Amino acid sequence: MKKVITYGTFDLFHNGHYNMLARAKEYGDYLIVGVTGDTYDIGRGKLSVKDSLATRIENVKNTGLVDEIIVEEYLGQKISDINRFDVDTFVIGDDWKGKFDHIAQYCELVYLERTKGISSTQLREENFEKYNIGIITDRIDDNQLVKEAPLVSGFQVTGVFAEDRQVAGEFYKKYELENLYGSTASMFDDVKIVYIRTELDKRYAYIKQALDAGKHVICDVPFTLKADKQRELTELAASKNLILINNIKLVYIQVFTQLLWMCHAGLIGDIIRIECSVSKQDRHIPYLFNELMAMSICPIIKILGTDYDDMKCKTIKEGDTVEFGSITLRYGECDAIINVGNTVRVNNKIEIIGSKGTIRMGDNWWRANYFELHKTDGSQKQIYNVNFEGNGFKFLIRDMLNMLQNDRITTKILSNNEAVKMIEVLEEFYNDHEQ
Ligand code: C2G
Repeated sequence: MKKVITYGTFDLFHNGHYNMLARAKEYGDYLIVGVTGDTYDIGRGKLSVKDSLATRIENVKNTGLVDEIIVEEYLGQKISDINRFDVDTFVIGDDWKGKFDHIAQYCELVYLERTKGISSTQLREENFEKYNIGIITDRIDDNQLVKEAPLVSGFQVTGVFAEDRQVAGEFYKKYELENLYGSTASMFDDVKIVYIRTELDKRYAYIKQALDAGKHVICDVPFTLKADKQRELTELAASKNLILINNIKLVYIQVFTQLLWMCHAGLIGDIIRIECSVSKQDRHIPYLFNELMAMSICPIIKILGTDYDDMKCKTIKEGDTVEFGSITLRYGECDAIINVGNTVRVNNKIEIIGSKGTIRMGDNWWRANYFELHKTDGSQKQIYNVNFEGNGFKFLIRDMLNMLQNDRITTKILSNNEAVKMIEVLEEFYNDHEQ
């Protein structure tokens, strides 16, 4: 019996897919199809997949051409599959020509011509709503969103507004956007979503303006240093049935979800202490300190909850500037410490010490693709990782897409209550050190 194998995502199953399977089958008697798993697709940058794995498998099965279906879960799996199933021929579309030549060492390799004029990308573009995003900014040094939005199909950044016309002009040119808006009103006419990336003082007013105009909003964090204002904005968004998202990428990243699970399911025992530290890297942006503070409070709230018993703060100041800030939140027997260095250097890390193990995330933990688990039983350290390119903005956008499609305005990833609590902590920190 001659065995053939082929692979694919098979999203929005179409004729091109069918032809590929039909022709693959002609190369042998038994056809095995590897359908890509979601984690594998995310790792290779395919975030736009619409159909669930179950649907994609079902569609492949319904062709009646396939003898066995497997799930492709990791890079390099193809070789072990070829070995495991004793495959004679590997077939794939010629869009991959040259990329799989090394497979010829293991079995016969065939590239087949793709069916012209049809693709999943094209179907996604034709059949799903488009969401235009406008950016309100005051600096040009950021293209996170411009770069990552199109990775989630349906999203695109269409234009920019900045109070400083020169900044707007440079941003528009640099990122080759369609529109350079002369006012927020003209932007609001055009877009469904507004991303606010201005200095802190301006965020509150812009969020209000955008919500009043009926726009969904993503805004850098903190929105404000006053918890009652945060609450007010949240309520305004809810009353208008609009989404208001805190731009904290960490909570949308898969390894952070794994880490949370590990903490909450008791896999590292009782949590005794958490330390979350970060140093400011770019000295030229004064308001970055607040952002780092908010960003570091967030994982503590996610891990230990919003009900801490008390809070202590420490600061080192030079004139009016905070050079170093530290907050200790006590939750029963557990201390959670947040350290943020402005000019003072601290090592970037999250360390969670539990009675049965310690979790560590190192440099750049806010866009982490791995963490380490050291168990107290002396077993080998374990690394949990999920690779991805970029800084995780695409995962936030994907969650937003999910909300839009399901007519939801809140996310379970970071609740309004958690976001308000973050600002309460921050507000108390400032009250404390201003006295
Ligand atoms: N295909 C085709 N004609 C089209 C579209 C797709 O022949 N018009 C083929 C592709 O070349 C591929 C298969 O159908 O062989 C599945 O396509 P995709 O779902 O786009 O899968 P892809 O992302 O190319 O994944 O490990 C995964 C594989 O490497 C292929």
